[in-house]
Amino acid sequence: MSVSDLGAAGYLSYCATPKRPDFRVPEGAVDAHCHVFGPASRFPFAPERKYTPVDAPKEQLFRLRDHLGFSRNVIVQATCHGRNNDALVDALDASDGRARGVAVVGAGVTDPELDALDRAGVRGVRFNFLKRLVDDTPHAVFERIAQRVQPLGWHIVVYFEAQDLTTIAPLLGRLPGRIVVDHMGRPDVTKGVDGPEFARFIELMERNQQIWVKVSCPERLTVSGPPYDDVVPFAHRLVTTFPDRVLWGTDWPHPNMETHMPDDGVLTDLIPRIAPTESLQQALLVTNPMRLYWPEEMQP
Ligand code: 0GY
Repeated sequence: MSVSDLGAAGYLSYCATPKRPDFRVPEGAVDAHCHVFGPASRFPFAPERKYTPVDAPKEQLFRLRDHLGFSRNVIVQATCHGRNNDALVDALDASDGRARGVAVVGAGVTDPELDALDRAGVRGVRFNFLKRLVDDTPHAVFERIAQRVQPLGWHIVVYFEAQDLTTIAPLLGRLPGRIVVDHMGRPDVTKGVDGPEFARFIELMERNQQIWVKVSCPERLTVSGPPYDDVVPFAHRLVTTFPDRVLWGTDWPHPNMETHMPDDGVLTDLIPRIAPTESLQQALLVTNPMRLYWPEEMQP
């Protein structure tokens, strides 16, 4: 692996030469969590951002998609672009229908703006609760936005840390429609896959069938480092317990990473360890993301 560059604030840049994965993803596989950043000269970062990433333009993302063997992307708006979804929309426009998006919008978003995002391929909005990434938004504002996007059939993506689940759970209970939790709800992996903290998350998913989860981001959750042996049991537990409500994504270009930069080929090679059978892999990588992001292409 080589690290190509250092970001403006000393964050690592994405791995420029990821390995070609040994694992062959099934035909039609979707990378359901990735980002595009900039280029800043065309799509400036948000003034209120908490970090400045390196440029990670759409051309690089599509090259990575092909290199890893994926067919499609779900591009998620990250906090460094704030509520300006222009870079996301630009990437969706250039994708030939092979990318869908998850946007970030504020309380003041208009219906024509939402319609335009929908036409561009946006299928969800993201609510971010990480204090290091965003300033607080009142829960009532999130509820209002969630109601506004229901007529479009969008879902809600939520990003929070395990220690905040108790505070956020009542809101999750009130949100309409499907909810997708980023990065397994960010468990503290030192507390163990059978510990009470992860049990609370599993119970939440058992109680609320509307909640889906991304089994992504071992690089952020690991204590032991690559090849992420300490994170695999958490992802495996979720995939085998909720095979119809799991998604997988690279999280490329891995913004905000300070410890190490993952090789996206190594991340892809984790898939058979977390989804050990062909049918689990098909659900995780094809059927589930297609149901959520390209339902019009699914057989009834
Ligand atoms: C991610 C993770 C991070 C960043 C963001 O919106 C964001 O800025 O999501 C993070 O720092 O954990 O989802 O890629």
